[in-house]
Amino acid sequence: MVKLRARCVVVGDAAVGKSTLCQMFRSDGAVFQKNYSMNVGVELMEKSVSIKDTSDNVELFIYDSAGQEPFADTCENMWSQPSMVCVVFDLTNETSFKHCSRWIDRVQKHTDGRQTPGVLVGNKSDLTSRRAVDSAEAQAFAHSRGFQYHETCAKEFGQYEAPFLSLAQAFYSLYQEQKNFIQSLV
Ligand SMILES: Nc1nc2c(ncn2[C@@H]2O[C@H](COP(=O)(O)OP(=O)(O)OP(=O)(O)O)[C@@H](O)[C@H]2O)c(=O)[nH]1
Ligand SMILES: *[C@@H]1O[C@H](CO)[C@@H](O)[C@H](O)[C@H]1NC(C)=O
Ligand SMILES: [Mg+2]
Repeated sequence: MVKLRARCVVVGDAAVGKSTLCQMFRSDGAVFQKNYSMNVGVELMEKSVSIKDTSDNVELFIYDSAGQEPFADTCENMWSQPSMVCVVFDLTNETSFKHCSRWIDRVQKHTDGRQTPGVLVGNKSDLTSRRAVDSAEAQAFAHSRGFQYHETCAKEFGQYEAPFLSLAQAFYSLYQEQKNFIQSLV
């Protein structure tokens, strides 16, 4: 049994639902924050994910960051060597989608040019009538950056898990590749 530790930085514009998503995941759906409380710093949480068909685990250290300046700037100091990135935008707000590219670049500056697994998350998929960002467009952008794309509704049971599970899986796959590479040298 192997236990891996991964640092996952969660970024995106203010009020897109980052903290809601993180807290739903951490609490297994018990905590849906109805009122908006803005982050002014990083909130760190930890949760272990078991990898399907193995006895291995990935322990995710989730850095829920502030989207609002100047707090976002302060948060950046705590992203040393992130293993993964989760970028969140609001499906009802096109500006928040346009800014995702900048958020990804900002995180990538801290990874020494390593390719970092990531997910792009469009939240509030329950507000369909106000949707402003096309799924196909978001999907295409995600793939152009080598990211997986998820649409979630932090409100609905089950959906908030998918992005984190896919990050854990991606991290585990990287580990497997490295292990195989090292074994091929022996
Ligand atoms: N309808 C709906 N509302 C949501 C959903 N996810 C989050 N919200 C609401 O969006 C608001 C803002 O969510 P937060 O998670 O605090 O936003 P944040 O991205 O952490 O913002 P900062 O910390 O300032 O960067 C809250 O009022 C939530 O209740 C969702 O899936 N559907
Ligand atoms: C959309 O998001 C931007 C920043 O991401 C914000 O300034 C703007 O107020 C938002 N618009 C709406 C309608 O929520
Ligand atoms: Mg927050």
